[in-house]
Amino acid sequence: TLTQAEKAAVVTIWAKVATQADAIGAESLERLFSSYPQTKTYFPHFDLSQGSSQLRGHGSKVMNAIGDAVKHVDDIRGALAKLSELHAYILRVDPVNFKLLSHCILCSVAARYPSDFTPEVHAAWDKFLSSVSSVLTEKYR
Ligand code: ZNH
Repeated sequence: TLTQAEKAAVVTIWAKVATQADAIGAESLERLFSSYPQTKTYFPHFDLSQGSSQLRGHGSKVMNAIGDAVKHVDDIRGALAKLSELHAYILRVDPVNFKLLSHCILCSVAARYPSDFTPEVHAAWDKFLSSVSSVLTEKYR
């Protein structure tokens, strides 16, 4: 669980990220697919070329879910319950991929807001994304 200071840091950086959430979501997916091409196998039905409308649409959905988690930082499990079932029972995304996507989201945020991305914000944002990933992978069996 995040400390009060970490929650405050997450809320602060999110206030910036939220203004460009769609672009950051799309960039995170572009980074994911180019650095870790094996992740593309989950999206055989998508046009994954840079800037495609499916990529942008999906990036937007992912960032919206992260925004929900920020708003319900004390109940991430409740906020993402439906999504957790979707990933575990229907999509069956290998949990290792959540670390890869989290890393790409972290890089996209850092690249866009370098001066806000202090070591404290980095650590808090990383821990927050880990919590989101844990929730989304906890129903696997
Ligand atoms: Zn996921 C889907 C979120 C991770 C894969 N996703 C999805 C959605 C969302 C999300 C919101 C939509 C849903 C509906 O529509 O209802 N994810 C998310 C998040 C995360 C994730 C937040 C983290 C952080 N995923 C992930 C990964 C992967 C994935 C890692 C792999 C690689 N997803 C996916 C898929 C899908 C999804 C495949 C489906 C798509 C379509 O549309 O088809």
